[in-house]
Amino acid sequence: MPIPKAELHLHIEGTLEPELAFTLAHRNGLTLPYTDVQDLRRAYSFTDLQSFLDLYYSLMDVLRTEADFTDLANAYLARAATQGVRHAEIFFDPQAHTSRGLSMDTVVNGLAAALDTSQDTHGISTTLILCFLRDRPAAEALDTLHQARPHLEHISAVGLDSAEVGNPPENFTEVFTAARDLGLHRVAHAGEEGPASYIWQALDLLGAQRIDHGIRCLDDTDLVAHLATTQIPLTVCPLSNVRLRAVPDLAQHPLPALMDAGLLVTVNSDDPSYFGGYVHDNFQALHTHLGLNGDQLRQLARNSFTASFLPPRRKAQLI
Ligand code: ES4
Ligand code: ZN
Repeated sequence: MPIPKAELHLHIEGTLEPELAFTLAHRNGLTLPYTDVQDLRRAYSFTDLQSFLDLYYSLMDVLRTEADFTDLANAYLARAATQGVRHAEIFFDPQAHTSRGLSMDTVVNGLAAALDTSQDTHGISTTLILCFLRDRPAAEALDTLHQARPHLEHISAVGLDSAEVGNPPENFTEVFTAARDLGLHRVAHAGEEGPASYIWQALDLLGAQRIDHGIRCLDDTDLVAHLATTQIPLTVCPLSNVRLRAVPDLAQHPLPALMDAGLLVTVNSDDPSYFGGYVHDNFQALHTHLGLNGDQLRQLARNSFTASFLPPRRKAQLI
């Protein structure tokens, strides 16, 4: 049985498996530009973050109804249970749906219907993290936060994702301040493809309490020292980094260097349908390709609960 763990970096839209994409396309009367599941899987070959995002945003057009979002989340949670996941803080990208005419209510009500039964059905506690798309205007992010206000019971944090380079965190200072004023936690993708300076901006300007990816912190020794002192967690996604060519191969992944530097490192799956594995598959890959031993893998699993937004008493039960 896989070791118990929390998943802290998981885009629900990135769990859309090809089989479900075809099912939803059929149900919604849509025709995908792929002949079958195998043909679609052949398109899962990426050269960088943008080449992945192009497919990710186009395939999610099959998500149209509340039931579609419920089915997507239920499929993920069933899969996560087999991977040892006990708690999941799940990213969603509302602007990727509202920009195609869906309402915030359709998206959140659909996801929440699955999340609300997850503890009883799968033994997984859940919460949502609303991500702003950094390649769209900051004013749209503010409007998105406003639309989410009736749903804050299901949302514990805001995040920042999509195309990183050229879209620095500083552009989103106002909306992150507004989110903080609403009592929301803050995280941000930074230092995946972008420079270490974007990690500093996420910390200093957005008040980020975790950094998603963050692997490029190793380019800046002062930043590594700061992350070690503050124990601001990194949500690292090894299989993602290899598939998007942020790292040449698993054997050269910087995760051991990050651990050796004393950082609070966690292991996560990012977009598991697209990147070749769910969260425990990432743990196994670290064992197979980087030689991490049982103690190290258990430390990473403990870190995932420590780095979560769970209340201290619940963390203590899970660690
Ligand atoms: C993402 Cl891997 C990654 N990076 C940035 N934004 C994203 N959205 C979905 N997956
Ligand atoms: Zn991500």
